[in-house]
Amino acid sequence: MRGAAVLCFVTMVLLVGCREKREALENEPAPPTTAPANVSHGEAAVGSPDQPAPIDPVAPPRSTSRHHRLRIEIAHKKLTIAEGVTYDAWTFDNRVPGPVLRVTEGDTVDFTLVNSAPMPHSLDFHAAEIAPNRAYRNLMPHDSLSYRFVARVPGAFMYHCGTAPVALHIANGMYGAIIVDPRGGRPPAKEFVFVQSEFYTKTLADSTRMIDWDKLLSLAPDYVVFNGREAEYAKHPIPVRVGEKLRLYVVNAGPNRFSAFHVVGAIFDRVFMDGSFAHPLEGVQTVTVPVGGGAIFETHLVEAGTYPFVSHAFADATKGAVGMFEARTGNGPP
Ligand SMILES: [Cu+2]
Repeated sequence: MRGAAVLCFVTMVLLVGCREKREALENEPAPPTTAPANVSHGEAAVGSPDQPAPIDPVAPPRSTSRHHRLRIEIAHKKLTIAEGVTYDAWTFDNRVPGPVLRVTEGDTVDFTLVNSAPMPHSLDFHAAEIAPNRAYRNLMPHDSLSYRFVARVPGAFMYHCGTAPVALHIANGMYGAIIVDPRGGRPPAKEFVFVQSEFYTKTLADSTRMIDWDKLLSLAPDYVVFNGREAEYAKHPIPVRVGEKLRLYVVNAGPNRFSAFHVVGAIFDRVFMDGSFAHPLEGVQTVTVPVGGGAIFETHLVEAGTYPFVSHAFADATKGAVGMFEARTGNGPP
């Protein structure tokens, strides 16, 4: 009789355990079984190339000036990072990424940083050679700082806030790209700038999002994006011409995820790591852009069609690191 009671108890415990396990499994998110778009690598819904993206990916033109007076203002601002998702961002010039800056090898840059935010920030130019304790020091609210540097080395460089913890300031949006052209220029091409980065979010009472520090330290972003918005250039494919030379300045702001940059349906004719002319890669498919680094990619698209560009670390593409080129034939504007 006692044996039967024990057996009954053990069976009940097992049944309850199984039910709890099944309920836990049912609550886990399942992988999606339908694709957001019916195109190759359709990681996000694809819009019309005739509707320009809110964040223009076209590189600014080269400047002929040898002397640049650049000014950036720091401010905190709520920005859209995905459809219907507003993020409490820390910004350079009220945007994420900050403005694309462009100078030429050997140019003098007189730079002024203004802090209009309610807390200390700073700015570190990877294109400059300068003492960080002088130029990249923390700037108190309502203070400003000016310094001069010579852009000695050509390339695609990152700039970012260097105030600790740096991961927090970068994850909140404080980064951008500065292009330093070689003195003789590069061959003519259609040029674009893509800054890859991540957002780690939690939802506030007013349904805006702010940083989730645990997710950041766990390297588990909600969004991985080009130019500050999830799948921006899938929703707004970038029109180009079949056969024209494309030059892509890719900077990876992170703060954590390496980029495995790849254009589906194309091979890179040449890749300049950070923009360096030493040992360019030729005929390569996917190139790592490290966090805090950049690369200049040259390629061309051989026939009309939709060509995705992604971080080939595909969890990141699913989280928004995907865009599309729409290649068209003909002589008019693409
Ligand atoms: Cu900062």
